[in-house]
Amino acid sequence: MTFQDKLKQFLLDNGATDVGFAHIDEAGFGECRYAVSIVVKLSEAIIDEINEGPTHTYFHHYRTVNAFIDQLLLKAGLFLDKAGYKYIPVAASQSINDKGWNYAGRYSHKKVACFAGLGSIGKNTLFLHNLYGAQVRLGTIFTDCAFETEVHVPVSPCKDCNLCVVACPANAIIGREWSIEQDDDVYLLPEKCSEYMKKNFNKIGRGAVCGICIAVCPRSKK
Ligand code: B12
Ligand code: SF4
Ligand code: SF4
Repeated sequence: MTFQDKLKQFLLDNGATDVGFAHIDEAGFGECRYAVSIVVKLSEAIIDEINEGPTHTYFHHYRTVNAFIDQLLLKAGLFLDKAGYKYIPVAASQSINDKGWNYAGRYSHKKVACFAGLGSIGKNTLFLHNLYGAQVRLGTIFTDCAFETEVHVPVSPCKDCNLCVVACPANAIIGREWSIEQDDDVYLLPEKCSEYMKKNFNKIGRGAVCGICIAVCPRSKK
């Protein structure tokens, strides 16, 4: 068993649903040019309860899964450290407002998960896992450990489906099919999404959750 296989098995044994590897130059993590993508599946029953908006249970699940992903990333980091490698985890859910724009994290988990071949992006701009659709949360850890990686070219599966576009109460989803050739901001209006959540769901999820575009996606159903 290679070190890479051992790390993957370690993460699966510790509760990750899926694990993938990518080689990403220019990510801004110094010598740490390799990334591990970690997928954790959400509870189908909890997502099924999301109808007109988030539930208290979904908000609790969101926070518990974020904390779990952060712990898994730390465990992966310590595993790498023990073997003599460096590591930098990307927080499960942390917005960094260093350019006066509060709608980005340190690095996109979705991008890493796509590069690792674990799925693609939908019109809702969410990562659609190969098996569980949008019903997953993600984590990423960068390292200088040189993994074996392959080049993956994600293709959006949406075609004529428009369910998330119609269901979004904030009209934040533009409705264009995601394509790797058009990697910019033409898919989602993040301010609309965020402002709607803050205004309408502040009492349930402190304005941080909604999840309708996860719940309606047929890719998230068995
Ligand atoms: C800031 C943030 C928000 C902001 C802004 C979102 C935005 N700009 O997209 C707000 C508050 C609006 C928000 C809302 C939500 N969020 Co949010 N959010 C984040 C956070 C912390 C950073 C995202 C970011 O950097 N955005 C900046 C843009 C430019 O990057 P991006 O959206 O990731 O990807 C774009 C490009 O990078 C590119 N791209 C993406 N993948 C790939 C792949 C390849 C190969 C290429 C070339 C390009 C490419 O295309 C995308 C569209 O332009 C991430 C955690 C993280 N670090 O990734 C979670 C995250 C994206 N959020 C998540 C979720 C679930 C939500 C909500 C459903 C809220 C909820 N939990 O109930 C909504 C969904 C809104 C929607 N339809 O996208 C999950 C998504 C899981 C999934 N299955 O995709 C994440 C990954 C958190 C996690 N740990 O799982 N979020
Ligand atoms: S989380 Fe809610 S408001 Fe934001 S894009 Fe999805 S459906 Fe629209
Ligand atoms: S609901 Fe339909 S259009 Fe939206 S992401 Fe899912 S498959 Fe794509």
